[in-house]
Amino acid sequence: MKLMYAPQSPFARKARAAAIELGLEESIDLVYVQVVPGQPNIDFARSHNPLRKVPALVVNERRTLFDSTVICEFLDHLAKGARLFPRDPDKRWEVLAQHALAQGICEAAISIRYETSVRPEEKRWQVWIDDQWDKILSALSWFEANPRAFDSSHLNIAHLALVSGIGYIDFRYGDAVDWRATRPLLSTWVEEVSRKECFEKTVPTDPPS
Ligand SMILES: N[C@@H](CCC(=O)N[C@@H](CS)C(=O)NCC(=O)O)C(=O)O
Repeated sequence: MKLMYAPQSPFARKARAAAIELGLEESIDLVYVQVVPGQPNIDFARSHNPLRKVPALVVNERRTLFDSTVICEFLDHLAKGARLFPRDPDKRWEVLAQHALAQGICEAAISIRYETSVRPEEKRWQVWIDDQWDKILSALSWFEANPRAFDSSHLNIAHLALVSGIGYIDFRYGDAVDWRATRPLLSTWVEEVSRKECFEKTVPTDPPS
């Protein structure tokens, strides 16, 4: 299989971390794809994902899967464990809702990045950027207030998205946003869990220039 990815993408990181956590890393080759809004990568759109977004997983000549959540569920299925996506209905809905929250953090962080680095400066909308930050901080506060969401001994899909989203914020914005000071439980958990192989091997980096 081939994973079309970009090294800075939190969504691609989620899929890569899932592959490592599930013991499938060796079956997947990583292929870098440049994806920038406003600069359509037509080859990638034609052959892999019409939306021109990474990650996309080429399973075989007939099947390419996207987006990150679908890829993770597919990998979970291949690993035959229901490890990332719990089977028990109660637990499943809980984890899926937590995942939606963490995925929203990734989406808002990427939106801010596009607004501040891709959109022409004179067209930037600060109120909208502030609103995205507010959503991110509000979602992080939810996790801080609900530590049960991350006290589990094994990783689920919500954890992968949460660490990927926070890792992206640290990578792009570093100390500019001090969310940790008022969220000690989440902060400690992220620090500890980031030492796991699946996260250490997928720390975001700049794409090749
Ligand atoms: N919902 C998608 C989001 C994927 C996504 O937005 N990826 C970004 C990179 S971080 C991308 O490919 N952006 C290119 C574009 O929007 O044109 C997923 O979970 O895979």
